[in-house]
Amino acid sequence: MSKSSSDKRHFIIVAVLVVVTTVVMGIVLNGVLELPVAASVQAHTVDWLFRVHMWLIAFLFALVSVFMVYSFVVFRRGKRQDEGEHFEGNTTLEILWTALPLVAVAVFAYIGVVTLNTVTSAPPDEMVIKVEGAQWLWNFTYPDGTLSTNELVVPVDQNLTMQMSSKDVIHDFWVPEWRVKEDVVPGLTTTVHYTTDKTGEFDMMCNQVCGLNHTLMIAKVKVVTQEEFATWQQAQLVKQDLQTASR
Ligand SMILES: [Cu+2]
Repeated sequence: MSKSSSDKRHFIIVAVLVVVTTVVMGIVLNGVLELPVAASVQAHTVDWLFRVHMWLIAFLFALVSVFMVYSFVVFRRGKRQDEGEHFEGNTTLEILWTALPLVAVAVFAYIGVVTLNTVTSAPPDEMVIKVEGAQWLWNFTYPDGTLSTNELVVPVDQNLTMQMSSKDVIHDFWVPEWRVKEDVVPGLTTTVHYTTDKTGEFDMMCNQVCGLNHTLMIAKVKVVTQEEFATWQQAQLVKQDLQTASR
């Protein structure tokens, strides 16, 4: 076999192995790294980007490991006494391995910025809920004055904006099923947006170590239907009125 045709054969085999290894690693990585249920529109966008990254990681792993292992096995010295061809520098290769990663990084930076912009931009007709973090509980105030402590009840298919402030130290608003999280900083008003798309009960936990009982700073999140939300809000308002009257 001529040298150039045997080189070509090696490259074809390596290319096929890279594709196969990428597919296997991609499936394994995406299967092993199971994410919590996605319960907001933003969560699906975040998960999509996460999966795309896993596939890129699988490809880079395959590219490096297949070339390395193939070279170890196929080009090992063994009984052969001949030495490999010696050459210095290869301008085409150098241009390629500089330009391709540069393009890949630029493309991923672009996708990252677009995704970040999508999940952090304010949705239209949102319900603005004021959130106050304090050592070690969460207070929620709804647009109509409904108050709630450690329980966030919201309707499904609703755009939400959390307007957050802190009474004392830095806390962090995090519902894993909604993915996006944001710090709650004393002296600042920070915001985070969600569009709920699944009913259910989730935990909202402080994600910034904020003192002795940080791990207990958990609020219940209930995503309910519009009707259930209206009923809850009514009951909550009646309870509030009774409390004010009894004072
Ligand atoms: Cu906290």
